[in-house]
Amino acid sequence: MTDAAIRPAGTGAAPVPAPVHPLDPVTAEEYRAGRDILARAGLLTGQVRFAYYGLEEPPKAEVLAFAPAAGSGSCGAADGGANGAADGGGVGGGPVGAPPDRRLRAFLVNVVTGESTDAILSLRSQKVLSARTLDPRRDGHLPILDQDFALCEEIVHADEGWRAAMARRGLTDVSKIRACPLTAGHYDDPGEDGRRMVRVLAFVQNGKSDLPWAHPVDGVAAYVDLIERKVFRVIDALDLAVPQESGDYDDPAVRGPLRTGLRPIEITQPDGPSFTLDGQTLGWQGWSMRIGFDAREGLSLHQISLDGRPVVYRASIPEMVVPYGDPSPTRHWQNYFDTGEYLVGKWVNSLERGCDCLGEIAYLPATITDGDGEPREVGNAICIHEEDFGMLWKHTDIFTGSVQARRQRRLVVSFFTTVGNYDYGFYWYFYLDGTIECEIKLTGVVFTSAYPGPGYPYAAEVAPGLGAPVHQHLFSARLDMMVDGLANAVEEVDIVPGPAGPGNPQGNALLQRVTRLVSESQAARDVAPERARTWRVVSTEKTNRFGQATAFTLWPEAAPTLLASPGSTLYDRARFATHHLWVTRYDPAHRYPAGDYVNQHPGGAGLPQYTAGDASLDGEDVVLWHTFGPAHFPRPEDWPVMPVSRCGFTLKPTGFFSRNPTLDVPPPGCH
Ligand SMILES: [Cu+2]
Repeated sequence: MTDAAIRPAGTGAAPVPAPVHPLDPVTAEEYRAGRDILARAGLLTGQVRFAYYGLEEPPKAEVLAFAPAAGSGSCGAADGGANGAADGGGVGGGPVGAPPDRRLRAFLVNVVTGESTDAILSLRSQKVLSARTLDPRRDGHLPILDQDFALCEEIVHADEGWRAAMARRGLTDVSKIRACPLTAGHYDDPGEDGRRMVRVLAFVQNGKSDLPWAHPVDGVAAYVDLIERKVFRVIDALDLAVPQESGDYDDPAVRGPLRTGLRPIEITQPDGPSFTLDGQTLGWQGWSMRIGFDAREGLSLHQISLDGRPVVYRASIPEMVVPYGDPSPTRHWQNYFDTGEYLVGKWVNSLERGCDCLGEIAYLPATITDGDGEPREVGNAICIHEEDFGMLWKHTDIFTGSVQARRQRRLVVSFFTTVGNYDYGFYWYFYLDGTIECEIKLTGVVFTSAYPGPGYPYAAEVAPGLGAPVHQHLFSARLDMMVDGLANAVEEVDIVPGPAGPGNPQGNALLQRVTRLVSESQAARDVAPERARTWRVVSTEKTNRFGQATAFTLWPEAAPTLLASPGSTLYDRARFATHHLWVTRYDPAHRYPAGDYVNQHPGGAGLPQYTAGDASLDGEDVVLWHTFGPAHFPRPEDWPVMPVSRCGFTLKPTGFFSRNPTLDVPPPGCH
């Protein structure tokens, strides 16, 4: 990314230069120009803060008209002969149409009046195109602001009722108490209607390096109005001792001496990596894609193609929710939508070579903005590298004596974010055999409580008197598919026993049962590991040499969907997580599975609304929404910092090629 000259804010009205590609990340100059446009429209008067600021991507048709999907085929071997689809031509080439308008979206919160506005502006026409004022009772609220963290601590520290609750526990030095602003959810409790609020739990920090999560002050919660800047309710329900054991994993007295015997592992690529990175365009072994980054979603991948053939138009993880399962009176409301309420991209880590990432690394920065809409570049935000991944294929033939083996590799595109106590790594892998994998790495510190005593079913004891409540992590992947073009359909594929009878006398018959999911209501589906259930996205236009539709198959993991009770407000707010699969017909407005405004939303937004029209899906431009992630009953080994736990899914070519596409991979040592 180049540093363009930045105009002083508030001057001039000439449009800033647009980036080369309509999906390129917003530049610092564009963010500032957009802020000027909002200011001129009177939307930044008074104490207005940006809760979100990012690119309003052009609709797919406009992007494809300007810059058709799929790569130029400049990287990797061209598809050859029997490997390829019989007629699976790509759509390549450079810009062909007029560039779409460059638009930005800003979520604005007036922190004095509480008024919340969703504004879209055009950098080309220098105008605000729309500015919608939210009705908090119907729409919920905009995400948590950066300033809310410090503000909440100030507010609770100054509140007499909260101080009294702390004093009853012998905690009179409030400077040692950390306040954690937790999103409130939506409950019909008196006094909460329409308020922009958070619920605050407290943790003791005995000195700068002391890990506060080790010392929860459980049994007390402060409900804070962020606009009135006051505590409006203190729940002081349970008398539970504050756990005392240190969780400071940096402290040698806690950690113990460092182990020895680990000799260096060096990753070397003497001729450099095999990928190419040109601006935001990444190419490797036939793969081509564009890299995007957004303060809300984090990493997004665009126009993913293989051997010049489109596969996925856009892939991202646009929501996740972490519902906690402890019904305690001061924590029953704990369920965080880390993406829609806190914005996972905003908390992106700056990665360190040799520490976070090994080998020949290419980094891309991410430009995000603060509460004033002022851009800030985070260096080393997106990590791109190549990894050896063990065996690709191998065979020793008993008849021919042929002994062959090939090494698998993958291209890795990733970022890490820290949202409160947890850290999440979002990894996308691209393999030599056409497989795409998404893996989330979950680490950091589990959320803690006071452990009430033996037999307590809703938490694990992870240190003396310290509990870690059971919870789920439910991610939603949005996979805007484009398998060999826009005309796609989705099929559910089960492996089932064949019917007993004359054709199956010994009962060994197995067969594939394929069900075309022809409408949105039919396509809300769940995993069935006992049937090896997968979902495949087929082209309704292209076929392989067997005359079968070219396809990519989604391989899910087996984990439960949302376990909260139907009828609960969480169930309504996280409806996307009640199924493993949803399929929608592409609509540029359908981007977030729990809706555009998640914070304190009453429920029913997102996928339930998107699918209410029950659009037909056969031969259409389809989007898969896949829910995945673990149910986590913490282990003692997860404390005080949790070894990485993984979850994810895989997309595999299925008849996309007409045979193993990696026969041309050279044997080891023969590159
Ligand atoms: Cu967890």
